[in-house]
Amino acid sequence: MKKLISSVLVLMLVLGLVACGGNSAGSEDSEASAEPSAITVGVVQTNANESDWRTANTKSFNEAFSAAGYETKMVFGEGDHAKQISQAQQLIQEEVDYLVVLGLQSAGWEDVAKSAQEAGIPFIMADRKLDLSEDLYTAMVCSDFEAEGKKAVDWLKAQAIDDCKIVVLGGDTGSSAQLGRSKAIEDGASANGWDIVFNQNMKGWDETLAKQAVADLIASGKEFNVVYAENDNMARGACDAMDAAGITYGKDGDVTVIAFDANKWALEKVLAGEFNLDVECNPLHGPRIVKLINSLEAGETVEKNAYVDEEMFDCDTITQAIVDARTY
Ligand code: GYE
Repeated sequence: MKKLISSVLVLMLVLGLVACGGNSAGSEDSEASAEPSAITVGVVQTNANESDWRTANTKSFNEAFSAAGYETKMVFGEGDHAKQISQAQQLIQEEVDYLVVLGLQSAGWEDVAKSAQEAGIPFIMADRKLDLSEDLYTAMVCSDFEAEGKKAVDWLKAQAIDDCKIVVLGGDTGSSAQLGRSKAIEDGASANGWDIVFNQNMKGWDETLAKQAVADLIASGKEFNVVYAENDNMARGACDAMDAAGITYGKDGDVTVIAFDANKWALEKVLAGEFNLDVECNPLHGPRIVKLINSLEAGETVEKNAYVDEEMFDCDTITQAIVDARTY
């Protein structure tokens, strides 16, 4: 009898241990099955409706971050640099996991970068390089805007246009995109003896402001034979002004039109011979930033400065197939 009671006690003890072990396994399973908390990415974007490029860029972030399971906190500076700075500091206060900044201005980001560093939040530049020393940011995924401009200058030189009189329609003053593209044409003009007859930056890269500026220039009687527009929207605005004044442009026209961004609709204009050249500036940074964050999450070393590979499209060589294959 005693043996039976002791073996029952042993069996109960063993079952109890198994149950505990099972529970701990269960609790391990429950821990294992617990959804990891979503990564929160703060994005300091320039303006919501700045350009077709910006629209594609914002869409790229939202789609890629959603697919990656990130929580996105996107804010828009709407042309106000000081607002972007305070928005960035607010996102740091909210302890986002990553801070992605697309600066309206290149300068003035040191304090934000230091705050992010003190908070242990990786600071990532996207689109536009900011004036920060390498110790103040984690990584950069940007375009080389001066290189884009140099591509256009080399192309223009090869056209061998007599007596180049250039209208420069710049983007937002102080953005790295405007600074780089403007530097390239200004250096190119002085190196090649070209005459820049108009050189103004349009607030917000605005198409309507560009159209009005060219219309006023035409009305003033100023002659020009090249339009160097720092994005597609401003190039379209310039063409609208030339249409209204009966000035021909493009492949068979009196004025050569150079644009930047290479939106699909703009490449249709290159194909139609309305734009002579369009230099690509690829806005699809979403997947690039996800790849970067995933590498950082995995503890991998990432490239500090990644420039996006970009091409350019000439009205003499572009094809419908090239246009059809474009994704933005
Ligand atoms: O060229 C313009 C956009 O930062 C490269 O900003 C970007 C520029 C782009 O509004 O269309």
